[in-house]
Amino acid sequence: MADFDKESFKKDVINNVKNLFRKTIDEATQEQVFQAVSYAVKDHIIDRWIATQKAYEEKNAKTVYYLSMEFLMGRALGNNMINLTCYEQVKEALAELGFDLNVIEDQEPDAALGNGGLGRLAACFLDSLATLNYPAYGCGIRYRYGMFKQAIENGYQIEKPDNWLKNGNPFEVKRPEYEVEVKFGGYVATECREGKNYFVHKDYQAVRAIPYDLPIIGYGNNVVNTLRIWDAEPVQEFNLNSFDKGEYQNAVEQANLARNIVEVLYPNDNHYSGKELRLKQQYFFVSASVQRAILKFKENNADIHDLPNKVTFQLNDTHPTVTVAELMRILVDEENLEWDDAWDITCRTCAYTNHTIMAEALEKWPIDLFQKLLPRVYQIVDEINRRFVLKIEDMYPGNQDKVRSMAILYDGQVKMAHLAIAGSYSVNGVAKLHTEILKKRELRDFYEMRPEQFNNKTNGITQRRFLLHANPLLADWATKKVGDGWITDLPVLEGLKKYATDKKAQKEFMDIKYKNKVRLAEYIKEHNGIDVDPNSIFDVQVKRLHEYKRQQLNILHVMHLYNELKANPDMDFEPTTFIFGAKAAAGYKTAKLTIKLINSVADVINNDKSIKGKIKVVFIENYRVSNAEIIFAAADVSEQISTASREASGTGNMKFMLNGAVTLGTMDGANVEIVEEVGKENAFIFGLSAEEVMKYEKDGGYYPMDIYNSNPKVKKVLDQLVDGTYSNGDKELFRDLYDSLVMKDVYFTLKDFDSYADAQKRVNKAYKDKANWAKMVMLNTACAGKFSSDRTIEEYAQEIWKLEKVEVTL
Ligand code: 26Q
Repeated sequence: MADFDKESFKKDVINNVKNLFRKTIDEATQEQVFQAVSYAVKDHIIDRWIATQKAYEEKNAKTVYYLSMEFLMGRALGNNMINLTCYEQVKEALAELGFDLNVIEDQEPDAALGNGGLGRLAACFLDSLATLNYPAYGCGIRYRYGMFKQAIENGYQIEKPDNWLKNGNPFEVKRPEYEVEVKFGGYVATECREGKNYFVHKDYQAVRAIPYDLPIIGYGNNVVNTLRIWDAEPVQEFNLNSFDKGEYQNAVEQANLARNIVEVLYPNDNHYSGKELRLKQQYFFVSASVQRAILKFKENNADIHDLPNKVTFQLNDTHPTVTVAELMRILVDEENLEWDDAWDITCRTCAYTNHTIMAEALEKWPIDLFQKLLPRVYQIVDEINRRFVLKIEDMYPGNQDKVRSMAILYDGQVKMAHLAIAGSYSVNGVAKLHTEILKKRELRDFYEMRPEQFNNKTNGITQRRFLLHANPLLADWATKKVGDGWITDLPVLEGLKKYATDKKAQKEFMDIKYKNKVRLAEYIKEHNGIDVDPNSIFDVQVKRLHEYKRQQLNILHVMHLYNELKANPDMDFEPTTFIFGAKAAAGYKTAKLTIKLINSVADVINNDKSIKGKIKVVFIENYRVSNAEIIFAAADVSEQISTASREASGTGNMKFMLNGAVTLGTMDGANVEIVEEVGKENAFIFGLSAEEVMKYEKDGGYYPMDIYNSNPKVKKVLDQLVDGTYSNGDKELFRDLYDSLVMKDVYFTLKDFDSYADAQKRVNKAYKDKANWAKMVMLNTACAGKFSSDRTIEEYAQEIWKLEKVEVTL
């Protein structure tokens, strides 16, 4: 970074420690130094932030508002320094002050305002938008408590509150001047003025929405975009004396509403729960974001009809879908547009991304709950639905099936996906296979009605965080081989292909992998107290715990392998460390029991001297963005083993690939495209195809009992769930897992078992051929270019948002 002066940076840090903590630098704790360094870095951000926003305003550039209930940002300091291109300079400055930058970075809590894939994708998108010079806001909620911290006690998951704001957030800026009011409850009255009917919202409860802005720094281009997260404050602090009884009650309720609404992130991943508070959260941040966006638009534009030319609201799944109705409310009630006019603008301003085909994740709100909480918005949804149903009937006269499958209001429910599709000009899936399944099955009727609305945008990840920051050794190596162009143009890594068969390069690459494995081994020793051998295969499955992701298949196979080794201790087998990391939604019983099983299996196997440490099982506690960065860099094998057709895309798969791990996976989600890029000879693919799975489902499933009865290996591991092998003799502990596998096996775990075990064998054998293994993993890194979120965002920007790049000079 050109405007970085090491000596003045050191002075800034020393001064910040004084001002913030009344201490000299040698008295300060590492955490205090973290704060001081962050403020010193913020000094370099702020002028760029102001300049960027000025440049956008001058150009009156079209802006995308990425509306998301989740932004899984992780830590900011390291990423901010990377993107300002001052990481090495700060490292040196701190070393001269006697501090280790790694230790300083470790002081920062993760901003875990998300569950998993969907939230992390939003974070990667913000990084790419800023890096590609696109005007964008992320809009979300400033949860007081983010994703819970996971502790493992006696093998069980315990959830601990994540008080991430405890010591303040040095990078955020409160913007009280931009507060807006959001209204809940009450009723709608009609008033007639000058011959026109007006809808007036009465007797409501209001909260003040207060924005906090976080800087999103583009890589080396002076761009600083904004992630705006909304806090809630009560409209009036209630004063015991100044209210009559009714007013007092209302004041208390309003204050409680403000307190509750932003209190905590719902920790459900890919699972809908129809909680009223969740709907309050959705409307709260949507209404605040849309109101603010319209106010800003009107500052620079005279005609509201220009809105679609200047603004897109991108809906991150159905969670912010109420945007469609809220925008209608503002256009009709506040801008006084006619319905058709308003609807035309709305449908050209909103766009929707679908992230899941899992039926249990579809949002459907009971009409009475929705109507009571949002009476005016509900009236609008009702009218949208009335007109939409007319359109369906017009297209398919007399076909009630179509109405049943497509209506927004049906069976006493508000179907959020249907509202999102009806009110959007674009509907996209997140990987080719996923989009095809949406078109052919899940959303077939909508596709048939308006095929041009549907498109695919295969997900991506940011190489700035997941290679440049997470894996500095490999990043430096790649830069030495092909230059640093890959940092903003990932396909440049293709230049590495020619080194894949080069003996010297192979050794360099594998030495780096080894060092990263040592780093992870040290982390595991420190956090789990388990010794693992960096020479063993690191086989890794890290992701949210969900039955469809099939951690059960993985652990059942580990149990099987252990049986084999016990029976045949001299079996030809490359030592393997099976690494798991996963949080289970707090109310998801089967998922929590699976965590207990993994830990129980780990206990038995890790303490059995007879297998000479050939298998180790490690469950990494509290998997999150910051330790993910260490884990991906150290992996040899990437477990992507979802039931085909269930994982919309996956993005962990891309992070492993980029860091030189081979995929062991099903033909699901983006795995299909990974294999397309790297070649099937450089991946280990197994299991039913999506088509086969869907055919079984159509025909009512299959009989897992047949497999149990005919496959002795499978029978043995299943029996071990209920014979006390992994539960100190307790035959009931894992009974529910046994029952659901043997009776139903909804996720085809037994069906895919043999094929998975065979793929594992192929992996183990392939690892022995050092030269070929090196070639395979190097080709994975070299072929990861497609999976940059820069590519994804260019596609969104050109094909959906129609954005133009804005240059920023200081
Ligand atoms: C819904 C209603 C009430 C409470 C919670 C929810 C909820 C919360 C989170 C529903 C779904 C989610 C998260 C979904 C998710 O992360 N989907 C993943 O999105 C990734 C990015 O596109 C894909 O790569 C994954 O395949 C997909 O599972």
